[in-house]
Amino acid sequence: MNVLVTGGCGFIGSNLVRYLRAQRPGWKVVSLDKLTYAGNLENLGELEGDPGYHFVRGDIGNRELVEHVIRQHSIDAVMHLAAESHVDRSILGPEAFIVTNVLGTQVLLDACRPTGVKRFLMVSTDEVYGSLGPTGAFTESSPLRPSSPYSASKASADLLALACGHTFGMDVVVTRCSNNYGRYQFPEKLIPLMVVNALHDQPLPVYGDGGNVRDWLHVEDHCQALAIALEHGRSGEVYNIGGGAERPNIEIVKGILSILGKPESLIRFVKDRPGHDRRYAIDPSKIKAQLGWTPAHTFERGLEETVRWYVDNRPWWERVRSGAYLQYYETQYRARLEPAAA
Ligand code: NAD
Ligand code: TDX
Repeated sequence: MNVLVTGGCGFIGSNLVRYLRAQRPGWKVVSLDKLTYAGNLENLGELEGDPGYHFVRGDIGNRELVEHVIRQHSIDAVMHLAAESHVDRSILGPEAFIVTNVLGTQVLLDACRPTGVKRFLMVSTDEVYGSLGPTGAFTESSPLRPSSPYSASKASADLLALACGHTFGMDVVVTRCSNNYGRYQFPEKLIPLMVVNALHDQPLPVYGDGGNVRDWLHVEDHCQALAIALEHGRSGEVYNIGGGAERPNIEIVKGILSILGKPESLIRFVKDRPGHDRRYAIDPSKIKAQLGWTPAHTFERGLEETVRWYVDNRPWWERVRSGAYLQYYETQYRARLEPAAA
């Protein structure tokens, strides 16, 4: 099988490409990536020279290019991960999220039809469901109530993919996963940001009271679920993917400090993220029952391994934190680090 992975040089995409080459060695994998600030060729440096892996730099919104790549590599299936993925950035500037996540997804879907792509896997997110109260979990039939520009753009893309299934008979599968963690995550997201700040003895900015809950999924468990969903998922169906590891943010931040042997005095409670969803929790019983998927990683061990990876791979995050990212961090992000009580 020949698979096109969009966003293959980002966090989940690069872990997915590596996973597919190792676990599905008979598949040819092509990565289409624009290499925004979040995409990095280094993430897949170890695949250099691998005849089963090809990289194309380009935008999913470029219809001509996408059709060319699909035909050139006789693509059978698309795994669509390319996106603007950071909620905070979507609050500062939603436009890029609409261009890539909504329009880009539609262009990609349109390019799949005349080129004979057999299956389209849309990687969506649990954020499309909005926020939960203290109990319960999202099922695939929970209503979509996205609350940030990011999640609204992902909900649009998710629904556009499903609509292409209904209207044009495309073979579409949608997955909605919880928060991923693991190696190669860009250090603007909670876990790597906290690790990097702690290593610099800089304050760790915890939004609000730190009681917001996320349901953590090891990226390798996610990759396994995506491969299974592509192979065996039922056409037109949605699958929730979650690691069953609900944790309040403050617990994670304290856990990171403890692994690194750094003091809790580095924690700084700052002004809350506008519209901050309080709690996410995934009910993954459908993918477990229908497709036999089950996560292999436990959160505490996975977190410790991830933190150690960042400690051991300092040159990687020092490089990705330079340039455009640093500019964003210094101007937009730091400006919002006001105390929670302000
Ligand atoms: P990421 O930001 O690390 O990577 C995104 C990748 O997409 C980058 O390599 C970037 O260069 C590329 N890209 C961006 N715009 C593009 C465009 N117009 N054309 C081609 N490539 C483009 O994101 P991630 O965390 O790896 O997330 C991957 C996917 O998984 C996204 O669709 C995201 O919404 C979804 N998701 C992520 C999480 C998470 O916890 N990280 C959870 C749920 C869903
Ligand atoms: O500095 C911070 N301080 C803080 O308290 C940052 C960056 C985050 N947080 C909080 C906000 C969230 O409650 O930590 C939690 C996790 O935040 P992020 O890492 O920004 O992730 P989140 O907003 O939950 O979204 C992520 O999971 C769902 C991904 O970025 C999305 O792409 C995915 O769809």
